[in-house]
Amino acid sequence: MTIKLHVFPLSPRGFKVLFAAEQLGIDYEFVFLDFAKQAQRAPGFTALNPNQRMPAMEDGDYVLWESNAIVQYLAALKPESGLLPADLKARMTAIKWQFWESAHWDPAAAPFMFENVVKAMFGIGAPDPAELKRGTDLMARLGPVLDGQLQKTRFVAGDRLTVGDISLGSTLLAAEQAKMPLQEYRGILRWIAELRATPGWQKAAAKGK
Ligand SMILES: N[C@@H](CCC(=O)N[C@@H](CS)C(=O)NCC(=O)O)C(=O)O
Repeated sequence: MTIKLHVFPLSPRGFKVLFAAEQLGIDYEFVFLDFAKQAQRAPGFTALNPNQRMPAMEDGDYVLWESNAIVQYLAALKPESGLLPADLKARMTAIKWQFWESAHWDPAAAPFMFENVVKAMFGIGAPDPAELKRGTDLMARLGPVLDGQLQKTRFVAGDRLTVGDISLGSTLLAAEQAKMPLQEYRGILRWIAELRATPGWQKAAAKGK
């Protein structure tokens, strides 16, 4: 049975699972979840994810939501990829960055995406300076942490691409349009350029066009 991924592909959290699936070469069905039609609130989708948020995954009768859990699930289907390393310490280092993304980095990146990209996309008002200031303050604290790692290693968990890079990199899908203050972070800029050049990123980005 083909895995179904329910995604609004212009959202970093949706893009994340497409990037993982494409990078892994997983055969999947892309189900476009149309935010413009509030498809996340439809009864059929609510039955899959009671949070009424995407992404969600179906693998036969098995349903999974939370983007980072989906990324791990997909990576576990292809252990030979190394995206979810077999070695316990290497695996936990990659997963640590996914937790950090979910708990810290995503809340810092989200205000820029919402205020500068989503509001324009759906015509729902002007950017709120207080929200952008909140994002700027959060990112000033977190940017050096991510950049510090990427000044030392090619990818977040070392010299190989892992689920940590998939999760963190996807938050920067539209970093320029979102006006995220990343210009000083040479490590982050070098790394995101490399991620954007991967076949998985390119194919996932094509889904948003
Ligand atoms: N922690 C969740 C967050 C999912 C989430 O917030 N998705 C947003 C889009 S980026 C959504 O579906 N929003 C729809 C809504 O709030 O109505 C994950 O990573 O999967």
